Amino acid sequence: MAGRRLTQQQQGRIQRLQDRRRTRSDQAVPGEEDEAGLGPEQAGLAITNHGATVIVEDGEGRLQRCSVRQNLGRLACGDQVIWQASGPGGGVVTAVVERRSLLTRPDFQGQPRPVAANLDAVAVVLAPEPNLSEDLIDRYLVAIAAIGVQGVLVLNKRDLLDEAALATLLDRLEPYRRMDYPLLLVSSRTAHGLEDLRAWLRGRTSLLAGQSGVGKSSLIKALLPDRDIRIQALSAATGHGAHTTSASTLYHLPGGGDLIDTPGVRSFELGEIRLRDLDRGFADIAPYLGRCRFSDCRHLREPDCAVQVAVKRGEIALRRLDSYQQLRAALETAGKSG
Ligand SMILES: Nc1nc2c(ncn2[C@@H]2O[C@H](COP(=O)(O)OP(=O)(O)OP(=O)(O)O)[C@@H](O)[C@H]2O)c(=O)[nH]1
Ligand SMILES: [Mg+2]
Ligand SMILES: [Zn+2]
Repeated sequence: MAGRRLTQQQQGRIQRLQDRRRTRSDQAVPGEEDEAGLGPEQAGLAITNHGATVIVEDGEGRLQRCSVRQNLGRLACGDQVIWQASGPGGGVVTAVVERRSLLTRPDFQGQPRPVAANLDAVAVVLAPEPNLSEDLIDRYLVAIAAIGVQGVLVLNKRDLLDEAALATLLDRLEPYRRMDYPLLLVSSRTAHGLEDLRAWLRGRTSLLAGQSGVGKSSLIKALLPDRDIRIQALSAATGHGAHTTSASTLYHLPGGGDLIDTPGVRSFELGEIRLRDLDRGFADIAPYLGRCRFSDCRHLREPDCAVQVAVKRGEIALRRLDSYQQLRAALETAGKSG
């Protein structure tokens, strides 16, 4: 890919995949006759997914409009794929390389739908407007811990905050800073803090998550002054509006690394998250669990509750414990206590 080399590991995975497919076609699998007329297998990167059509970046950095073999299910932005040309500027995705991480979001039926694959990090973008929601941050951090990637908090629209308002917000974010999540103060409007953000994003594949209107797309524009207009043109051709982001899209950062823009969410459903993920997302509470007098302690009003003691000592923020209790109750109700 342009400005982007497949790692040896990725090349190995693609090679194994191609070998496997070749063995299969040697055995003349029925129903694969329709592959006649397709070009040779090539590696590509899924840039964005508009339902039936996936935009794949080929080895030369060109964008190819591809359909997807039905047995592959839905692709995610950031998927490494094998595709075969079927005509100029387009083709068919015939295989997906094993994902090293996958973020999902429930669809309208509550089924997990892939959003982004092969992430190293998720940046939770916050802003004074729309006002930040700690509940939402907590849910994001659980989802981030569940897929095993790094998390960073990015407070955008710094230009809207005077010193007093900033101090209030920093106070609210203190529990996360104590859990060692980096916090970057930025403004896509004034470019404040963008160098630090660039440095943090360099060399990884990161996804920008956060409520609608916090400025995710604005940050991407600020980080990529020469934002790929081909992608805009392709998105426009699919009939989606330009302002609110409607499909996750991957951009290459000039300094190396990739950045995925996602549509904002109002309420972030828990999707595939289970009870064991909860403790990982609550690194401030987890060390105290299992230290209570009763092994089935609910950490409410039980005597000798290590969690409540930690709250009294100021080691756990009460709001975080409330949030933990709420999420746990929600997961138990949904029967996800696995
Ligand atoms: N004052 C100020 N406004 C900003 C800043 N960044 C973005 N905005 C404004 O915030 C609004 C929303 O910005 P977007 O970038 O579209 O937000 P988004 O997070 O991509 O929203 P969705 O795509 O709906 O999820 C726009 O009106 C931007 O001009 C900033 O740093 N300062
Ligand atoms: Mg957007
Ligand atoms: Zn307890």
